[in-house]
Amino acid sequence: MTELTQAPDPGTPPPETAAPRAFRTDILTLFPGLFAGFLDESLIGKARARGLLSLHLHDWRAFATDKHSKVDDAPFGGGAGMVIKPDPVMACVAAVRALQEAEVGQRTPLVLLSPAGRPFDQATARRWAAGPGITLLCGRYEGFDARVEEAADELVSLGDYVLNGGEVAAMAIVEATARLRPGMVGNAASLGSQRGLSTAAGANPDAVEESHGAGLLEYPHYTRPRVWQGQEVPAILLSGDHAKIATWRREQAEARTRERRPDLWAAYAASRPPPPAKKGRRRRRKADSGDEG
Ligand code: 6GU
Repeated sequence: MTELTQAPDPGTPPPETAAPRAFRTDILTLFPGLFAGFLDESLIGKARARGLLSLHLHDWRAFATDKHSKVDDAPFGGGAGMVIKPDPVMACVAAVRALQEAEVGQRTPLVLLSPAGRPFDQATARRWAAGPGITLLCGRYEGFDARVEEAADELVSLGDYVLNGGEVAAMAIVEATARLRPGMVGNAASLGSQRGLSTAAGANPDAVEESHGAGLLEYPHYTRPRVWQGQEVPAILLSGDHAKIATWRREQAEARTRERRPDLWAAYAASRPPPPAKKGRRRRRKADSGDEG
């Protein structure tokens, strides 16, 4: 097991080689209460308790200056719905940046959550996990005044559907990103090929390079009982032949990807080296001279 450290003493930045510093996450929201269970339970709760994740909620309604704490207003040019005013939210952003400068000595990327953003993906999670943290700005109503969008470093969406606000997206992003941080996953091998997408190793140095190339869906998993309601576990998984099992899993991953995600399959196929010379990529670890026919 990896030895974990305490959160660093504020004011004494740890040397670059020190054990993992906390990943700084600031969430700006009008509904901080939505995060309660999410932040306290499971992996995220443990990561916070262990000082691997430092998470801060900011309710930017507190930065509204008028007596009704108004954070939205009617759109110029007319139309339905309300638009989030720039001043309270940007005052909150300024306050959060000041806190970050004071507490970790640098800003983290300002990410605005919007269905009009670029789709969030594993590569984005890896990029953010490699940095000091993230600042997530959760919208509500029709959207932010465009000048808030201008101030953001990135606009990110979870996918092509509309949520009532960015809070659920923020939770997804915190989870996808935080789990790639050093020290977050007990089982080192599990990171490379967890349920869903196979991915290359992330920012987590404990993560081993998984046995599949990046960009395939995961192969199917089975556990006991061997026969459940008449459905049997594929015999090959009980064979003890690890090479055959690896080949079968790879074929399953490819077949699933081809069927379910033609977009991923096309990207995967395009990124593979051209077929000629060899028949398929060598995956077996052979301590030979590397000169294979
Ligand atoms: Cl980030 N926000 C909202 N409001 N809806 C979404 C989304 C984000 N991503 C997908 N739908």
